[in-house]
Amino acid sequence: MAKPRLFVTRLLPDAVEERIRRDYDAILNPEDRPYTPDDLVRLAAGVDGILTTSAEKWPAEIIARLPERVRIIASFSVGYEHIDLEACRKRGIVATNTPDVLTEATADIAMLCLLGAARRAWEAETMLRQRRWERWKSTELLGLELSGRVLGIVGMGRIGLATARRARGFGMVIHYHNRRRLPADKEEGAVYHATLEELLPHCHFLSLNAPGGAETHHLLDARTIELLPQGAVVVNTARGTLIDDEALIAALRSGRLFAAGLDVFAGEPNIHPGYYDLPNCFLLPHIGSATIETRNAMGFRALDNLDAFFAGRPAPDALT
Ligand code: 8YV
Repeated sequence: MAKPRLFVTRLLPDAVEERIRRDYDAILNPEDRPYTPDDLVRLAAGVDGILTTSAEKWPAEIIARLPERVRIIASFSVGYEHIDLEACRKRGIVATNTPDVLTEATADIAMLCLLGAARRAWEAETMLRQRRWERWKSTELLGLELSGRVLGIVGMGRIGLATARRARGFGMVIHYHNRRRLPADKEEGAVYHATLEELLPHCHFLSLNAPGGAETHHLLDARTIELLPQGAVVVNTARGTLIDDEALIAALRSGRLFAAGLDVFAGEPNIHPGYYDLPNCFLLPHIGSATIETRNAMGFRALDNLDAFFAGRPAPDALT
């Protein structure tokens, strides 16, 4: 039987590409060239499925332009706000994501952002590397303690829960807001707040773990930042669109917030330039899932979905 034809939008880890080459007649992207929307439509001609990442956008107008033959879009990501699911449904296209496999790696990065921001890691390392470390000083590079402080988590899904578990190990007290309250046995002692507005005044530290998309757009803006305690720390490992950059940058500049630890940004990789000059920002280039194990597992999970679909079985992570 002929192998299904697959368009793979980005370069993927070796072990993943090996499996793709074995099981699919694939159009790969060995140079890892970023594609324009027109490229995506052109390269999808004659394929049965697409393996994409969240770096490519699949709004309704692009889905409508895809050839009839395309029946599945498997994303190498847990987030799926870059795919218009309604447009997929209308066209009978199955969309899938890769949940679970990146939970632990991303929660690790949430803690790195939290610690990096609280303990001024960027300032400290930069001082050292620039050979400006003169001598030990009792008042230099003082940060914030985590122990005994409240970490507020917005979005208590898999990654939120994994972040809470890690933070508890640092002695933090967990509060959270989620669309729905978790069952008591899943809360693991975290204090629930029915609204974001109720949660924020409790948070010395705030971790954003909610999905992207219209519902969460700019949930942290000038108004909600004002509800945080003076000197709070904001961490974002979810999506940049959750934050109004202008408002966050103003609050970091004025000292209203102590620091921020950010792994995701609106408009990546062209982030708001205001961040580059802020010493109280610990910045990472969207590496939440970037471990060898996790990136392989994400690729295999996306392929498990494609394999199941092309074998006539339901895709395990079908979103549509
Ligand atoms: C990926 C992510 O690096 O899974 C997600 O939603 O944000 C990251 O793990 C990225 O989306 C690649 O597709």
